Amino acid sequence: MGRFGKRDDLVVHVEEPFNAETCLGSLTNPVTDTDAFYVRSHGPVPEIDRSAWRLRVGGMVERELSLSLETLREAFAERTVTATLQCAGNRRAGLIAVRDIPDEVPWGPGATGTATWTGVVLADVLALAGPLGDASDVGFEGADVSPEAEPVQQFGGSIPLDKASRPEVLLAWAMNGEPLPPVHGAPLRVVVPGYIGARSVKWLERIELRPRPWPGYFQHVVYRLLPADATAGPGIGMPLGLVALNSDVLSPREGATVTAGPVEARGYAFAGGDRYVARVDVSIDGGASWTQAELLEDLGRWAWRHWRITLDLVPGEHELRVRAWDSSAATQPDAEAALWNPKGYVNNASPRVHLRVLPAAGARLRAARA
Ligand SMILES: Nc1nc2c(c(=O)[nH]1)N[C@H]1C(S)=C(S)[C@@H](COP(=O)(O)O)O[C@H]1N2
Ligand SMILES: [Mo]
Repeated sequence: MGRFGKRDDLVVHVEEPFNAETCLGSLTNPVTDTDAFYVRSHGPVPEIDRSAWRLRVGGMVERELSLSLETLREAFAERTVTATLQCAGNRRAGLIAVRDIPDEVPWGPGATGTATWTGVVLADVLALAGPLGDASDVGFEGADVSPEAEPVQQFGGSIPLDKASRPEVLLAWAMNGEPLPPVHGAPLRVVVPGYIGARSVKWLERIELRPRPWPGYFQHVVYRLLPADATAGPGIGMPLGLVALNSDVLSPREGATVTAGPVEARGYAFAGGDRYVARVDVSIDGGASWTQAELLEDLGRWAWRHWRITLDLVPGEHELRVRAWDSSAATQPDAEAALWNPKGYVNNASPRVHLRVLPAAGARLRAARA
């Protein structure tokens, strides 16, 4: 067992604050085990006294609220949603391969995962507070202080009030049926399905109804898509919100050697926003022809979709290419080079895996005898 109750097979990128991604083997489960779920934190896990803790709701509201955990549980209906979280930096390693991105975590495909989240519907809490007419955004502030931020500040972010009014957005105290672990935001975190992980604020302390998006560092300066030649600064680049369609191959692994004949490939695809994965195609001839993969268990609108396909491979060197399609008929861009950006976000290039296919044993034997 590693730190924070995590398994030893997580890929730890930073020890302090703890940042670690799920290994390929654990990503193949439809719902990610809590002890294998990735962790993305911008500061140390804060110490929170549960009995003194209150959720404060304020800003542009008719009634300010201060709610204990007990009150939240008693006053509002409980709801569970299965949702995928995905960091905007997921698959950044593919962009770093194009051109280095210093001082950013080199995430592989595992800065994402799916869990069942249980708590109350944010909209129910907002309804009690009564948003005023001019409120357009809902801000969230965590208890953790990030030394990375300029100036040093608590982690925070906001989503549009429209999204915050939807039933899938939760204030969650449980993950996969167990109490939310400290490293994932206990006692309470926001879960915003379809949005970048950064909006699912952990260690939630304060909700603020606002006339504009969150002005803090983690929304106004970082988690923004910059033009390739820009440097990060307040309000530079476009704020990231809705997750873009993405997918990756989980097996076979990059550089694997396999035997000729039927080879099973598996992976995930996540549509983001409120879109769903409509199709996943696989090519083994450089994109000249594509075959549809089978979509596996449907966990609902807010979760990724795993896929599998059996390919008939002949001996030689092969490149397996994958492209997902979503319900808006969008597909993934072809190459990482065209997506490179200074902070290394939104790498949703069509994934590729290179394979060495050896002749089957029988064929090798026949060749040896000939
Ligand atoms: N308070 C707080 N909330 C946070 C963060 C953080 O550093 N502090 N990181 C965010 C980011 S960038 C991501 S991707 C998700 C990761 O959630 P997890 O660590 O539970 O997997 O939490 C988000 N919520
Ligand atoms: Mo993130």
